[in-house]
Amino acid sequence: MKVAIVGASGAVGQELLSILAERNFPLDDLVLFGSSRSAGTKYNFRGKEYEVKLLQHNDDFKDVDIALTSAGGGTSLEFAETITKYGAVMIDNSSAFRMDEDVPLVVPEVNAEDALNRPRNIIANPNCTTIMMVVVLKPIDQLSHIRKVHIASYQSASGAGAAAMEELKQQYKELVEDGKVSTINKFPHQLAYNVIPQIDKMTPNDYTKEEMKMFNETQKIMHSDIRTSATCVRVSSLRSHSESVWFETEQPVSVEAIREALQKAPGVSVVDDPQNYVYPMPLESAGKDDVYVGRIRKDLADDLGNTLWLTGDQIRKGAALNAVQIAEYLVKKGDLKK
Ligand code: 11C
Repeated sequence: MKVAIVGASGAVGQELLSILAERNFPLDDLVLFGSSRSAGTKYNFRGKEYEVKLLQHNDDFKDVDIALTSAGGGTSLEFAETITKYGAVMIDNSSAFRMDEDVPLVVPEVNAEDALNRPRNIIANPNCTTIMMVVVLKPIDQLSHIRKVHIASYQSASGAGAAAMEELKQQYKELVEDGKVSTINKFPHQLAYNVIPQIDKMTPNDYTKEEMKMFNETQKIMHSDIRTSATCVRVSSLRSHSESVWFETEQPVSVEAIREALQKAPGVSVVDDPQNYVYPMPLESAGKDDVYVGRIRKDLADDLGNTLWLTGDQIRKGAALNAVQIAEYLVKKGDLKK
């Protein structure tokens, strides 16, 4: 089994390396790819050094079984054919192919079997905020169909990549040392001491692309007519996204039934004792695998509604871990190189 990581030096690429090692993924050989900026960089994996190769249009993917790609949508679009030409499965973290009809969009806890039907040998990894929400909504949808969801997200700097995390640290340093921020490159405004109610570009309906991803990707992953209306907000946490979620089911569902379903759900941990100040927070979910849920309660404005709060590590379950779980599912099913 030969695995390739494309975008090995990025935040997600680095997390992919850690997760493959931690989970003892059954690979015999590993090959790392990157841009001219990262080519030549060496990384250690299970005690062996691997040098990042320049991603090029050649036969480098001939022996590759699984390619985990996280180098941006432009690179994925440009290199998909080169990567899959000899039968490698491309598990792509970008948004380039997510809504293509012949590309499955997979969260293993929700729709793992979709990964087996991949006419182009590409499987898309969903948007991080969407992944964490559907892991939690799926067990509730099994109690009663969820018709609509309102969500406000609190997304950390990590969603904008490793350089953005460094920029947030730099902004706080500048505030302490100079009393003002002079480094603003990765965010449209100063993030330190601030929140920014825009993630990704605006679309013509005045929702952002991130918010429309939540609408469209949730329907595709859950095979549902569920409607998601989101306001996605960048906050100054460093790593791990949070979401306030209000959802309406077809039939009334009790808080107790929801709690029980979530306690049994794969990939979910319930942390819910607010009277004692116990609820999930991004500082605690950072670096962990599960999506953490708390503040489960009735929606005071909707008789068929309930509401909850969740946090999850955007680089892990929101990206790298989800991709590795898809790869593990393919290995389990023996459904790899075509
Ligand atoms: C963010 N959710 O927090 C974005 C990053 O669709 O893969 C991931 C964008 C995506 O900025």
